[in-house]
Amino acid sequence: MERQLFFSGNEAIAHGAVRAGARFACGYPGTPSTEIVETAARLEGIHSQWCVNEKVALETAVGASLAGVRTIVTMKHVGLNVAADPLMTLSLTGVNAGLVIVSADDPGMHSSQNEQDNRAYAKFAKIPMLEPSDSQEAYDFVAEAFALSEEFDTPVLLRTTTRISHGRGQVVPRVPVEAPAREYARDMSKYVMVPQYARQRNRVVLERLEKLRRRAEESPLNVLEAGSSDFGIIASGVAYTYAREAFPKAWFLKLGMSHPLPYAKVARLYEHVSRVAVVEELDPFFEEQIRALGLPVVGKEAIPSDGELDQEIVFRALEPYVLRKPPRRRRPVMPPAPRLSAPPQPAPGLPVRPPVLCPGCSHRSVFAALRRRKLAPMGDIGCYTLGSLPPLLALDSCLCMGASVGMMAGFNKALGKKAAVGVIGDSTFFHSGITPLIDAFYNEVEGMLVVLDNRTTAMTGHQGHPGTGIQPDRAQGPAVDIQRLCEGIGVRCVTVDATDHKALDVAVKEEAAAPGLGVIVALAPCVLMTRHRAGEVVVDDERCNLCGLCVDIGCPAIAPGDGAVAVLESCTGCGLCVEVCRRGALSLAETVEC
Ligand SMILES: Cc1ncc(C[n+]2csc(CCOP(=O)(O)OP(=O)(O)O)c2C)c(N)n1
Repeated sequence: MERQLFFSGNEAIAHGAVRAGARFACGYPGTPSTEIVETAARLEGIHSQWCVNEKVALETAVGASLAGVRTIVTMKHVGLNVAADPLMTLSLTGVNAGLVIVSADDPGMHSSQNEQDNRAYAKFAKIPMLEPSDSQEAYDFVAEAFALSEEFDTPVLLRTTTRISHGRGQVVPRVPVEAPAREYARDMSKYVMVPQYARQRNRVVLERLEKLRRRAEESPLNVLEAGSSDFGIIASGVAYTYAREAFPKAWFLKLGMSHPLPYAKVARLYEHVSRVAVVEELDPFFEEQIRALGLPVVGKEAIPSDGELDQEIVFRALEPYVLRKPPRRRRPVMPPAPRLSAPPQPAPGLPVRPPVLCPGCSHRSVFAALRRRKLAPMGDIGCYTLGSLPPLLALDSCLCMGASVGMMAGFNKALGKKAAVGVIGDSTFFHSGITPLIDAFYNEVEGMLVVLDNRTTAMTGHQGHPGTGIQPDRAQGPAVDIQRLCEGIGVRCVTVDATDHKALDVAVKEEAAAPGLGVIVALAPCVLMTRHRAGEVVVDDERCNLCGLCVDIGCPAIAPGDGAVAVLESCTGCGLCVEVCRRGALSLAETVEC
């Protein structure tokens, strides 16, 4: 006899994840999602951890996925609001190993502050969504979600509701899926979402959505179930189960892969019946899309828009419509295939001027020090994101503010070693770098974080932040000391003068070799605030052989010239080019104020 188990939906998802080859599970607790991570923690072969919040959980999951292991991350519906910043850009970067995000919604607010319908997030982020309608599907759909994630290079939303998460049902276990770990390959145009790459990825996302729609048309998860009456129902999740019981003779379009909507399958239902209703809890998610096809449908005029449904509510709501005279128009007007804008072209005759770090920017010396270590630098958002562009190519990722820390943590946890380093600015550290640092400490991450402390929020125009205490009127307020803050958490921390390139190099080398978690604060005020010229770089034309080492640091104040490099007026004399020159062709002359 077939072995059968009796699982809640949450238990089924955890078992389904292990069966699907997931090796990493994380999340932040919240009813009705909590038991997924708790169950995974009791299972063999999967690492499970609580994260400090849902944003950090998602960023940690992204790090683990990049490191090459299938990863599941769980949260309740309101948690996805907290994780929305990484989610929206993760849609653009896509994944390495499969990444499944579970959103457990709570219609009726059994234990929540609102009952938002998170199906909207699948549409908002342009990612596929699966909705199981019982424990068996909760178990089975996880493997489908991982397969879709890897095939279409996208995170997949697995959306449940309280009744699916907490209801119990029989589950037939399936043969485990082989999911070998995937190699990590750095790919800035995919993982560093600066505008020039993000614009390209956006087009990939729009094309991916149409491919996913075609998949939804063919998917066995979207089933047209024949009935014996002239009445059809479109439903997903637990609403399908209620409607099935209420109207056993109706035709059904059961949507297991519920975003993007398979328009042609919807139209096919209309070929068999003359009246169609949508049964869905909360928002008119399918209904609005079906109405946009020009198809008549019974929806929220009958079915309540708030709270949970049940068989009784569905039956009473739809009974008057079952025998009602059918509306006339039944042919869909299919939306035209979406058009993409023409890829941006540089204006003819104008030189291409990619954005660069300023001459003398202290962030450059950090990148020079990091380049010498074989660590994948997980980046963040600020001026320093420019370090990802040629010639520095010094950052592997840029997802959203604060993501560097969680991604570094997930990457290193998944590989069990210090394989990645986090790189974050001071303003970004205060914005959303502290919570993932607390998380990394709590989860005993082997890792390093470098805080590029230029004493300002440079990228947006030199605003103050809690580390500087500077107020909008430039008045001095109280300031938080980053090193003391880190030490207060329990994390080892040193502050290094970022203009002292040797000291910085030594600090990075020592921290890379040290066990556990450490922070280096690379401190040097933004060069645009100080406008101080430390010295003058002099070129010895005889010694310079134009090897390009100094040009490779990406400083716009030094360029190949006629027979030797040329130093431009914008040079601040920071001396980094002098240090990288192996032939002694560059030297610093005495300090002058400018
Ligand atoms: C959620 C969010 N809020 C605001 C921004 C705009 N923004 C981009 S980077 C940044 C801060 C950069 O400051 P810092 O980390 O100190 O780096 P710096 O530019 O000084 O090198 C801000 C506010 C954003 N990208 N995302």
